[in-house]
Amino acid sequence: MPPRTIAIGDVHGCAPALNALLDRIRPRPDDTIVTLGDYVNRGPDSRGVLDRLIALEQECRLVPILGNHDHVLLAALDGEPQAFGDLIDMGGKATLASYGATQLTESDLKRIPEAHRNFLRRCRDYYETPTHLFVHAQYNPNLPIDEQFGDTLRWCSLRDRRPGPHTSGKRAIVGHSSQKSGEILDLGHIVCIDTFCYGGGWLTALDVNTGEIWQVDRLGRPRPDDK
Ligand SMILES: [Mn+2]
Repeated sequence: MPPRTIAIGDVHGCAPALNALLDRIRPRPDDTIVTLGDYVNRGPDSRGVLDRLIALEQECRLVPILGNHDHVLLAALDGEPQAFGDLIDMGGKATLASYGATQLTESDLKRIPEAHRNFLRRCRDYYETPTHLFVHAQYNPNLPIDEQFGDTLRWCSLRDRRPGPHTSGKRAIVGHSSQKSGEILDLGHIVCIDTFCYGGGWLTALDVNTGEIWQVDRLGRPRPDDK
């Protein structure tokens, strides 16, 4: 079977969903899996999500992209001013609790192991193939992908701005702008697969070459009409 390129949307601490989705995808060593970021916050088990992603690196070619939530966690770990407050505002209490924290203070960041910090530091700003771009949030259509601003790549919502086709002509696969309907947003030149898993939608995986889709809910149950 030819190697696959599969994108996975925003996990947000939903470890049972990620585990179940990967069980169904059954990654092969020559597959490339691009996780689109926002591994942590909001859902209950960010620690379990990072553990599973680190294990996944041994099962296939994993290309993890850094989401804005992951970026803020890294900033807090690096002691940047206000980052801890931002983290808490973004659902970071659930992240700290997954590491056993009960007081939920800044010193609880020490509970996060080096292996998890290093994983977050390995995450990329973007990934590209001859046909596709992969970013967490979106892009400036007129700038080459390696000249994009971090704020655009990680923060800019499709609710505020929908960019035209990228100058490269490649189709963009993105997360970040949660689709509360649970349905993939397909604009042709840009496809958003953040289908709101933590909030009651689905965790979505998309084979970008064949169009095959896998979806599970936050507890890992497959979508009923999903084969
Ligand atoms: Mn995001």
